[in-house]
Amino acid sequence: VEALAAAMPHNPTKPAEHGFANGVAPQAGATAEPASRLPTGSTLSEANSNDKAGTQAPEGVNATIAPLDRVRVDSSGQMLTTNQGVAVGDNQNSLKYGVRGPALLEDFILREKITHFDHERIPERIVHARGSGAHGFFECYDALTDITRAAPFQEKGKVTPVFVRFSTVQGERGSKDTARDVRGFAVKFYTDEGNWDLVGNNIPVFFIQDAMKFPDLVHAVKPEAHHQMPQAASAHDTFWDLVSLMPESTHMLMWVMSDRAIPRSFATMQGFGVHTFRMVNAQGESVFVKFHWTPIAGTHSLVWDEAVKISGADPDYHRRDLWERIEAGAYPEYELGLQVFTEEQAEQFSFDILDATKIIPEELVPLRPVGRMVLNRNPDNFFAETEQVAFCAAHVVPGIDFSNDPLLAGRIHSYVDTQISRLGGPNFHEIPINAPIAPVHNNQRDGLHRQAIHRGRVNYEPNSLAGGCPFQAGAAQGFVSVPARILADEEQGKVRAKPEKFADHYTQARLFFESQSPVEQDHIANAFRFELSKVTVPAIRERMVASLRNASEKLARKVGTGLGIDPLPGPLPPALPNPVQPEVLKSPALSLLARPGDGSLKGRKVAILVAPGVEGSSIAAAQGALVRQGAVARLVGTRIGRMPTADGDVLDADCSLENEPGFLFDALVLPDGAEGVAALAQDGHTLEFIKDQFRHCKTILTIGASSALMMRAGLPVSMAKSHSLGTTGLVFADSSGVDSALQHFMAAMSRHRHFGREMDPPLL
Ligand code: HDD
Repeated sequence: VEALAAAMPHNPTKPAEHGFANGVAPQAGATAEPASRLPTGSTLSEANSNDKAGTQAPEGVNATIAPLDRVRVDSSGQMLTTNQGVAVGDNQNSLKYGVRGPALLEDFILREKITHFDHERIPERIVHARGSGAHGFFECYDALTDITRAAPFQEKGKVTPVFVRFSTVQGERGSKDTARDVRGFAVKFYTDEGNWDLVGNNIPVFFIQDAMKFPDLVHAVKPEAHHQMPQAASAHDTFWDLVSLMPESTHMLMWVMSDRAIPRSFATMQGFGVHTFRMVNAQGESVFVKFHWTPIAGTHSLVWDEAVKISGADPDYHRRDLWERIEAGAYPEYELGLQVFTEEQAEQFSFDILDATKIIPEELVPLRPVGRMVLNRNPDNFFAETEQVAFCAAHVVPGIDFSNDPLLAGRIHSYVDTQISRLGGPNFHEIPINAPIAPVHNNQRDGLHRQAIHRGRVNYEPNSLAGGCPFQAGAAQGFVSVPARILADEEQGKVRAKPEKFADHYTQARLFFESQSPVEQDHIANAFRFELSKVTVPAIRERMVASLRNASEKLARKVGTGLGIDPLPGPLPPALPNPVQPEVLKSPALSLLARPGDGSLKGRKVAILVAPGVEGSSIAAAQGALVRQGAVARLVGTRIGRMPTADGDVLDADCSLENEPGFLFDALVLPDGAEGVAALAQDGHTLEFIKDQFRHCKTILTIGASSALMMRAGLPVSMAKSHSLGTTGLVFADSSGVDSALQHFMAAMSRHRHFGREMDPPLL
């Protein structure tokens, strides 16, 4: 490479021209590009073995770092310049004729600065505008060459860099994170055979079966057209009007009204590819697959009252959580599982695998774990990376292919198309975060914002003047579509219609509801009640309840009662009165409780309330024990700053009852020390703090004198004390027994919430 660099003319002051590390100019017509620009050693060595996969990427290391380094800018120690590199002498004053005179048109420095500023915003995404991203890697457990030739799955331990963006769907770019909504879960794999985008959600089904309906769905759920309300909410007339007229959405509505739609963290939600895809091996044989991401930390959600309050106190709740987990080294991690099945199996299923409103129960096709993804690096710049990243359902690599799902077909068009207006032209693939690690060579030229400088006069194929380059890769290396058999009756010709099984809108909605725990069922009913109570037109509410009767009488009755609809309206006539008997009537895997996770406290936030005069030693013990488990234990004071303890020490509260209210924490420690407790009792925030922790079923450790706070907050302390330690999530200790109480407290925390305490309506 050095010899080539010396021989070829290139600009030594621009050592990293687009696509060529080291700034080496390509030889005209040459094909000497390496097959992969992944840094050597991207398949990590067995030296770092772990019990799961045999290999592990070094912490904080990620193969996209080097390629992106060529565009990273660090201004430390640098002089301020214009965009033309001209040094700026004065960045405070515009150029004027005399100090009190008019500003001059010739002030190119002012004009450049203001002009750039005027254009600093791009259109937000039409859906999924609000999002947060992270870099990471995917590591393959074992070679999957039997079913796919896709690059990330070719070798045990192979590591592929990824960029992931999580998002809400309805709200605008600056809207709250904890809205009741679907979460986007989009993964860009920078494979050594091109970029593969798995653009999924945290829910495995969708509202509609055909892309034809997508604009209507989005128009209906977005803020209403006349007054642009409500923001980041589906609880309004137009959404429920549409979905109550469209029973195919019933299954999805069950998921969206469940706690899945208010996750605790991006690190505690599942991800799904939703559609049926294909995997294709080197022999051209294909199987169907569904993609599932399962969080190692378990699936955990918020409760609705908590989500509403968080949206006021910290609208960036999920963004902050993701950022802080990664900064703290508590990297979010997910296991990739595949449901693999054949066309022959698919033909026997009671549902159609091309229908995005249906799942394949795991009891029917079990999950095969194939790798893990770790998010270990925060972006350097939100706009350059998270905002400009362009995911496209059309981006697949050899070894991955589409099914005929009509929803997917529309997506294959929509994503590339939308980037052209969002990112300002057809060259968005050259924006660094979107640029593949695999080399790009073709005859697509020009267009707005073109970065690459193509050499030579040949921009067509076939050619002889450039030795036929770039040349077609052929079937062995290139992307080849699966020559799939069309399952439809060919004699039908062109139709605008659906297969019959698509018309079964209720069987799987029922399956989902029946598979939930009683608490989850209650939450679903309460969410329907809340959302429909915001609908102003009674006929829409009634139509929705009429539709729910086809999915679950129990649910419809509960929702109807909550809305004062009595008697219930007759069930909506179903499109398919006698659907095929389902294989599975209950699927425990559909409950959030089925995936409690590794029980780790990593990244969990614990508040330790403090005031001048609390007992310092038990607080120090609690903080130390929690931090050792990877939890974030924060001292929340009646004010911030230093304060003396009863035992002659000094504590430094880093947040206050006012700026970090109780619902922002996963658990609570109440201190001992009569004077400090009295000070806490004087502050109304303390009681709100405790009430919220109690109401949201979180784990509370009460040490010594703080029992008085529990009493004052109106909590049923005597009831809780009579239970064995920890079963209600309420743990009591006197100062001498803090160590053992802490063990109970942390064990109770790992169970996340204690729904036995939940009441509707809440007593407190
Ligand atoms: Fe979509 C964005 C996921 C159906 C059209 N979609 C978008 C994002 C995610 C999804 C995660 C955000 C990507 C990012 O972070 O930049 N969308 C889905 C899933 C669907 C789905 C899982 C159903 C299975 N989407 C869907 C349909 C269409 C679109 C049927 C159109 C026919 N989606 C878009 C879009 C967006 C988008 C308009 C907006 C911004 C963007 O693409 O880049 O093209």
